[in-house]
This record gives sequence, C-alpha cells and structure tokens, in this order.
Amino acid sequence: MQLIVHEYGHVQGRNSIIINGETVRIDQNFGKISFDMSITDPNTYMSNTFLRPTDNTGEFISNYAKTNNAEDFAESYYAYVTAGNIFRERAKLNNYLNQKYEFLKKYIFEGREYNTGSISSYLKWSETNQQLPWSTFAYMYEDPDWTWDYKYSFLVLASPTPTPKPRRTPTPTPIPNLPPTITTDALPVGLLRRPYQTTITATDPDVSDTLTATITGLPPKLKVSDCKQSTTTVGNLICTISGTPTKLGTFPIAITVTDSANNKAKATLNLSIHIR
Ligand SMILES: [Ca+2]
Ligand SMILES: [Zn+2]
Repeated sequence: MQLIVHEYGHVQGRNSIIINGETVRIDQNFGKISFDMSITDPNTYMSNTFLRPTDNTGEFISNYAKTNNAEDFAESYYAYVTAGNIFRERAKLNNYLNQKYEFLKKYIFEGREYNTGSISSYLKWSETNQQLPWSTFAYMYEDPDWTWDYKYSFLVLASPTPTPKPRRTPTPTPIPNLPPTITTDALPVGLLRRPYQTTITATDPDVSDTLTATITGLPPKLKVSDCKQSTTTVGNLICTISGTPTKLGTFPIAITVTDSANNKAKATLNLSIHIR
C-alpha cells in the first residue's frame, strides 16, 4: 500500500499546475523548498543538491525523501495520505516540512486532509533511526518495532468548504384559518309584552380562536344580554337575546361573527313579534 501511494505520487508529481500564473511541473516546483533547482540533472531534470546541506534535520518526511526532489515529493505525497496525523505533528517542528505539507494541501489535495497514521507510532520513532515508519525503505527492508496500526480508511479530516448552494427557504404550508359558522338558522317568534329569550350560536373549526359577535336590528326593548364563549364546547359562541318586546312586526336581525383571524360569518334572521 505504501509503495503504491508513493509511486502514484510520482505520477502526480510529473503533472503540471499553475502557480502564480506560471505553468510548472509539480515535483520541480515542490523541490524548491529543499533543493537547489538551478542545478538539475540534464537527463532527469531532478536536483539532489540541498539548499541547506548541513542543517536539514527534520526537513524531510523520510530519509529516502532526501534522494532528490522527485522522491521528496513522492514520499511527502505518500505520507500526506497515509500518515496525515504524523505529517502534521512533524510539520509543526520544521518550517520547511510545514511548507511541503501546505504545498500538498493547497495544490494537490485542495484543502482535503487525512486522519491517517498513528501518533503513538510516531512517538516511538527515534530521530537516530532515519527510517521513518512509513518510509519506502522501512517498508521494504526493515521490520518495524512499532505498532503498525495505520488505518487506510482515508477518513477525510477536513474538506474545503463547498460553495453553498442557494437554498430556498421551504415555504411552510400555511394552515388556513377557517371562518366561523353561525349555527342558529331561525329565531323563535316572540309575543308582545311577554318576556322573550333566545340564543344565537356560532362555532369555529379553529379551537384557539376567540369569536365575537355583533347583532343589530333587534326590536325595541330586546338586547343582547350576554355573548360569550361556550364553556363546554371549544370554539363555540353563545349570545343570548332577551327582553320584553313592545312592538309588533318582523325584524331582520343582522348577525356578524368574527374569529381571531378576522374571518367573518354573516347571517340575517327574522325575528317576528306577534300579539299572541
Ligand atoms: Ca377561524
Ligand atoms: Zn520513488
């Protein structure tokens, strides 16, 4: 697995990218971090001349990465994917190694980072043992004495923030407030100078609504004596008309019932006052 990722790193490294408007080969540009790229092998265009020949401790992800810039890229690429946790820890200790991590993160992995590589294995690694646990040479020739517990699930640690798609706020389906209904459809006949009492009732399907009523056109001496929500039936209104009528005739009673949403129900009911 390690070797495959390393070799795939070479394939990637030979590709070109555009950095600062200039099309450059990846592993040659990456090489500028640690190698003198003005001195390159005319056959391979690779450099194995260190920029800091006497002090490059901690600058390379593995001993094999010191071979030349192409191997440095392939080893770094491979550590980035298979040992991201360790690479990040080591990058904190060396500015040049950190530049390599950031180069890979920015130009190769577009911000993606990997939760791979065991920190406990890293802590067992000794600076004197130049073979890092994930290096190609260690893999091929050495029997590591640390816990080989890398998980190659390539769990993505952080991804670049995707451009948010414009989201339409879902329009909540409005729950319509339904109008009330006047449930009284006729008024009993009243007798002249005899006490009279009746009720006009209304109802509303919305249980939280409060109903109000206006009742006009009553004969003289009759009035709305009471108008209130039913205490027994939710959404009901009961208005009581009472009094002693003093005038004969048929009186059209206009009734308007209004709910909390200003929905209205209207009705006109005739109230007749007879002589007996
Ligand atoms: Ca209503
Ligand atoms: Zn290689």
